[in-house]
Amino acid sequence: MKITRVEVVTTVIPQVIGRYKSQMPVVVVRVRTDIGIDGIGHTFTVTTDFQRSLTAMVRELGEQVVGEDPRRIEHLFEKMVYPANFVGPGGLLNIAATAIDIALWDIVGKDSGQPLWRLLGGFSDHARTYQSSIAVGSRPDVLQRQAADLVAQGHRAIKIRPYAERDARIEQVVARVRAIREAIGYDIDLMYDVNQTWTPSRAIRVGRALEEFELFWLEDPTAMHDIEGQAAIAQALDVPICSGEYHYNPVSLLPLLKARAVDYLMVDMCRMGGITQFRKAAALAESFAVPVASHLMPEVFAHCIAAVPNGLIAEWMDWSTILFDGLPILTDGVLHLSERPGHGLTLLEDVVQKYRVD
Ligand code: SMN
Ligand code: MG
Repeated sequence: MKITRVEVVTTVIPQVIGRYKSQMPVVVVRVRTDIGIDGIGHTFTVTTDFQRSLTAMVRELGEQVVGEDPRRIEHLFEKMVYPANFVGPGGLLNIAATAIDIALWDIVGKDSGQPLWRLLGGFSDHARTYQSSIAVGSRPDVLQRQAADLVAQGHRAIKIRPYAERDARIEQVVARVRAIREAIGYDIDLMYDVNQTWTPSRAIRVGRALEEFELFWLEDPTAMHDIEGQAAIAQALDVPICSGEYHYNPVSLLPLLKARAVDYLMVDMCRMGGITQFRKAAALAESFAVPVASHLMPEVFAHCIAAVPNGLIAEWMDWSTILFDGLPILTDGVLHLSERPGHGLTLLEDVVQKYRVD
């Protein structure tokens, strides 16, 4: 089998997260082969800055794989990223490679007649999920309503992101979490994402104040490179620490794991370079008995979490889901994956055309 063409389309999808409105570029690829199997993949960034650079990078990486056997994914991953090593590694390069990597895995799935969750290990055909579209900063009553709505939609775990709370008084942080717990009770899991904005000492103080609310995890409490600081937080608090989304290479997760700075490892598969690199990150975490959680793009990455023995939970973020038919089915906080080969997604061409920008 040979790759004959890589077609690239850029869409920009409007998003509303709490009070924030944004335009999210999602770059979609269709990798065509000489036996008539097409693989679909996609990747994204969170603002339109550098959207044209991302598209260009995906196109140029696509040129590297034309004429090749799509089943030799490790070979093609190296072929894509090695020539760009000087402008990488990591960054836009990995984010662009992700779209093609996903499409290649989709081809291998379709060629073998297997859904990705089984092809990648088959530990399970479903994955727990959590919804993470609540942006804290809103009033407690607004948060309560948003959280209750998510539960009514079938979610059993929710993550809040307190963008505006870097310097908020501890009582204010506690009041918001208390309000959410009052709305959803303790049967719904609650995660709290700090996005690296606290010092270790603040993380310990606030984390202690939040202990009574039984957070499922506290995420990225401090600067990503301060591994010692994060290990100190993990030692001091009973709440599990989740971290890892800012890393671009499986090997760079090793210091976090070795220092016991994470209880749960979050893998941003777009930053890692896709499914190929996720598998290595997950295996590394497994060797430390650390469960893995996925970051964003649940329509593909739920397969990865389901497939591995240490798959904990997939983040449900419906930023790119609008483009696809065949999404995993959510019931009672669990994403159920189908028997359709590959990732099982098909593009909704009319939606793609509606948001297409190139
Ligand atoms: C996050 C980071 C980047 C884009 C969207 C969301 C956040 C998360 O850290 O974990 O959801
Ligand atoms: Mg996060």
